[in-house]
Formats: sequence, structure tokens, C-alpha cells
Amino acid sequence: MSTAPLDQLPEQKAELLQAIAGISTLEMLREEEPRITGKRSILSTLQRSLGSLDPDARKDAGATLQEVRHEVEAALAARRAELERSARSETLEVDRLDLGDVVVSSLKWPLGVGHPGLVASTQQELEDVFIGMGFSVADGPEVESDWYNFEALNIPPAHPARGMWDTFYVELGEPETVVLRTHTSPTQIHLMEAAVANGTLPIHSVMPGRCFRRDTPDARHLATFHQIEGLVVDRGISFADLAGVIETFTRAYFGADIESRLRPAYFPFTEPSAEFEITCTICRGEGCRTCSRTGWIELGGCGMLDPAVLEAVGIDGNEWSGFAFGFGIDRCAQMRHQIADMRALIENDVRFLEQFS
Ligand code: FA5
Repeated sequence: MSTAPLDQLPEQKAELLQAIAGISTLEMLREEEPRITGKRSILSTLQRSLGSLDPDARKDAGATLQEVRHEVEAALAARRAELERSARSETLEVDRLDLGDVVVSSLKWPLGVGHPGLVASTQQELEDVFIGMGFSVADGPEVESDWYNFEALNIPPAHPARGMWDTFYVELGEPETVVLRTHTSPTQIHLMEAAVANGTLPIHSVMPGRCFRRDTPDARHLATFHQIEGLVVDRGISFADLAGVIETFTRAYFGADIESRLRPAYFPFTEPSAEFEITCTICRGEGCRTCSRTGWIELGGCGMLDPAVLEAVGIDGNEWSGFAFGFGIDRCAQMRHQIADMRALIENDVRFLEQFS
């Protein structure tokens, strides 16, 4: 038998090509690849053995070996592409959502009509509850200056509380920092400023709207979500009024069998502050993935207006006092309809949406 390193190259190449043809999954390909073209493969071993040849023979053998390597690598790449293609079509087949039925049935006479989404209808219902309690409904901008979103709410630059509302900044080329609002609380400031300017105090308003945060979506969070803010500024308002409004709201919206509680919390613009929670409706308080096994779901924050906020908008804190609250609308919808994962609200799966028509 010859001792020349490449004597058996044709057979070795045939074996490699046969091995490649026998690879049936991407996982198998990942496992086999080092053996076929890696450092310990026969091709690399042969490459190293060429060092023993004289320079002319080494050059010829090197070229031959390189040619074979290219051929083997091309066969491997072609097999990979083939396997990826079939894995993709398998995934597509498994994930296929047949909308044919839905489309056809909605084309039957009478033609199907759309309906408000769950978040929109929840907002409407929440507004109705508060209108029934004597509140008016106001609107505010979704893009805010730093002043309205933070500073007027007693959150100066570099205040650690800003971390609670990490947000998206908008580049408008203006010297002032502009953000997609992180909560509906800045609308409180607009309302109080307008009431001071127009001499229309007291205020009893709710302000629903869209908010944005750099939150990673999970069972209870979205990056774009909705809140409904409440603001009361009047004479002689106390924490008991706030607690009464929240209790009345809970009973009206969730029914009498849902328990709620206020827990001491911190917000820079209210003092004292509280978090408002209800029994998790998914597990009825037993503890589940949605409520992180606590049995409770936080719906919002609330508290008595901080004197610094009244001062920022020019309201005399000796004459007026008040409270504010901010509830998550998506969270309310989630708890009312026992939706285990809030992300269902934005997935646009008609099978989900139609349950709320
Ligand atoms: C606030 O946003 C305060 N502005 C609330 C407030 C208003 C306190 C007035 C005092 C006075 P917080 O970050 O906790 O607080 O959010 C309030 C509620 O919004 C949460 O309880 C939750 O229901 C909802 N929420 C907050 N972040 C998200 C999110 N990423 N996805 C869905 N809902 C959210």
C-alpha cells in the first residue's frame, strides 16, 4: 500500500459525500459538521500531513486537497439549505392559522361588522363608571415635555424615581427633552393649569389614554398600554374620599365579590401614596403565573396631591386639596375577563377577539 498521504482521497471524499447525503436533520448536521470539515476531520488531518512532502509535491497535493474540500463544503452547504427549507415549511404548516372559515363566515349575509376592541370597550366602561360618580372625562397629549411628564410631578432631573418610568425619548431637535408619556399623570398638570388660568376650580375628572414604557412585555406588562387617571381638586378633600371613590369603582366595575386593598407606596407626586390591588381573578387569590404567585394584582397607584405639585401649577394648598389615581386599563380588562396573559390583547388573533364582540 502506498504511503503518499492522498492515496485514498477519492474513497475518503466519497465517504464524506455519502455521510453528508445521510444527514437528515439540522441537529444532526450540527453534530456531524466538525467531523466532516472541522479541525479533527480527515481533510484537516490530510492537510497537516502534507508537511512531510517535498515543496513541489506539497503544492500539487495541496491544490488537490483544496479542491476536494471545496466540493465537500459545497455539498454540506447545499444539504444545510435543503434541511432549513424543509424545517421552515414544517414550521409554517404547524403554525398555520386557517382564517378561511372566519373570512368566509364574515362574508355571509348579513355582512359581519367589526366591533370595538377589548381595551377600547373597557375604557368606555370605565369612563361610564366614573361619569356615574360625577367625574368628567378629559384628554391629554401622548407626547410630552420633560416638564409635564416628570418635573411638574415633583420628579426633577436625575431623581431616582425616573427609573420607575424608563421611557422612549423623542428627538425633535428642540432644546427641551420630549418623551412618549410614561403615564397619564401629566394630564393632571394640564388640567390644573387650565383650571387656574380659567378660574374653573374645583376639578373632578378622569383622563384615559395611551402610555409608553421600555417595559419588556410579559403576562402583566406591555410596552404600549393604557391608563385612566383620576384627579379631584376641591376644598376639604381627605384620604377617606379617595378610598371611598376606589371602593365604589371596584364594586361597580368588578362586582361585590372581588376584594380590593390599598397598600402604602411611594409616588413623588402624591403624599401619602398607595397601591391599589384586587384579588387575582385568574386564580381567585390562590397564586398563579399571572400574579407571580401573590394572589393579588396591582391595578394602579393613588394618593393625596403633594403640596409641591399644587405649588408647581399655582394652586393654593391652604385653600385646595385633592387626590389622584392612575389605573391600568389593560390590567382592568385582563382581570375582568380573566385573561392569563396580557399579550393576548395585542396579538390580533380573531379567535380571541371574537370572544368580546
Ligand atoms: C403610575 O403610572 C402613576 N402615574 C399612578 C398614579 C397616578 C399614582 C396618580 C398616584 C397618583 P404605576 O407605574 O404603578 O404608577 O402604573 C400604574 C398602573 O398602570 C399599574 O398598576 C398597571 O395597572 C398599569 N401599568 C403600568 N405599567 C404597565 C405596563 N407596562 N403594561 C400594562 N400596564 C401597566
